[in-house]
Amino acid sequence: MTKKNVWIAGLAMPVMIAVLLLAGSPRVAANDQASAANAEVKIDNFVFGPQTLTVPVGATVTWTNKDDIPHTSVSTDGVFKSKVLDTDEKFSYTFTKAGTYPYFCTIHPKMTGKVVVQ
Ligand SMILES: [Cu+2]
Repeated sequence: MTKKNVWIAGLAMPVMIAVLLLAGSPRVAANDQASAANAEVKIDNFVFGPQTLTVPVGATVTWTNKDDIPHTSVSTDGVFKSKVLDTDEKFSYTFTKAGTYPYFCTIHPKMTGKVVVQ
């Protein structure tokens, strides 16, 4: 490591700690390890994983297509609708109301999942 890098690391550390403390405190206050403000669904091998995802109200869920085949994530009740996702493309939706949100892939309707917002 050069002297300059050491200096930058020394400066960055307190800043990072401060950022972590600021960002982390609301989640610690919520004290709910089962749910996070943001959650991910991976689409892999024609499966939404996890198939049932439970999140708190206000959470943003991001679907990522890990298949080399296009998929979609479309709410059965018309609440959200992704475009066709190619490999590694993402779709995000923020759930502002509690409820159960079933969804499926319009290209492969047997692919289903659901998001439970509570
Ligand atoms: Cu599909």
